[in-house]
Amino acid sequence: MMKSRTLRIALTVAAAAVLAGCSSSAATPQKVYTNKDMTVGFIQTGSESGWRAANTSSFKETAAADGITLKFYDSQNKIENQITAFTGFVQDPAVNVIVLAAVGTTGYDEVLKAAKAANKVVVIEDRRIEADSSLYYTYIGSDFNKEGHKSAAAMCDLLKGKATANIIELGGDQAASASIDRHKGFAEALGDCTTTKMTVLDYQNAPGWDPVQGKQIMEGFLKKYPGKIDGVFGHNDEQAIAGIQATEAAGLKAGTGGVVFVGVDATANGFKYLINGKLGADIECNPLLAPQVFKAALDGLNGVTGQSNWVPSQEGEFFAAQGAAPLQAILDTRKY
Ligand code: GYE
Repeated sequence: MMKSRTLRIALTVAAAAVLAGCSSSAATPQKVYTNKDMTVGFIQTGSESGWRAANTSSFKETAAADGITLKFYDSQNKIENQITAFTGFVQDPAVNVIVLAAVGTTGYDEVLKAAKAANKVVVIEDRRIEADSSLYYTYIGSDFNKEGHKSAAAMCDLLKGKATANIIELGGDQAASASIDRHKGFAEALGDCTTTKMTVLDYQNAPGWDPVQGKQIMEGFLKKYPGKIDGVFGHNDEQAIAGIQATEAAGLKAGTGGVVFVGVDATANGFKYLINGKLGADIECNPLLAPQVFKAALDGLNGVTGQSNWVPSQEGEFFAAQGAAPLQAILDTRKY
């Protein structure tokens, strides 16, 4: 695979050199970049969840394994920190690639334009942003809207047997495309459930995806809607688990025969709650994106064109109904 790709790039370069005119046979062949030529400025959102920790490890471990220089920046989930770091990487002559995991969806246009003017290859990873795709090389991340649809279908399945059901939605950070799109996808698919009329009773976002605030929000909903909550959709595992903990602390049952829960990410922590049956379904969101991102960045440095501006991740879903032992066997094979 590597050889044919390098060959193709070399052929492109050679053709360009030939076309560049036989005038000067001394034309310097265009550089073919390899991993060791890449210095990547990576702007991470923060460290808000198990998913995020796995995503960060994917970049640090893959860079170390592939001989890529990685300059890692933790934005503490603040957009202003991301803009400052982005500007720093644009001005850093050693950096030739910038990778952004965006806290928000807007406000990046100026730094993207500056990076383009400075010939930095920019790859957006994980979170979609609202910017013209000509301002970055490509985006690699999940279809969060589809995850919302999958969550509604899973909720419908867990609520089978109920004619009507009230649902609470525990959202992630309201600025994040992951939360915005999961919320939209869930709402779009609610009506697809033919066995239960599902209604979202209430919805609130936990700033910065903070599970402590998520638990407080759920405690508030349990007081506001006593005995009326049938299901909870958490925008990530931490929010779903916070909902489970608040529900049990209120003396209610979490899981089959009680309040049912759906989460997103399918991290090891999520699996733990699938295995104990308190989490009914967990929609996978793949954090191990570094190999794809670095490959795209290298293509960008080597002037490969025709790259699609979105490469959606491949993902599954898991259910408590699969049984503790089979789920444990799956968990034992997973990196996060
Ligand atoms: O679901 C959540 C993290 O952007 C897909 O961000 C990611 C989300 C993930 O905080 O756990």
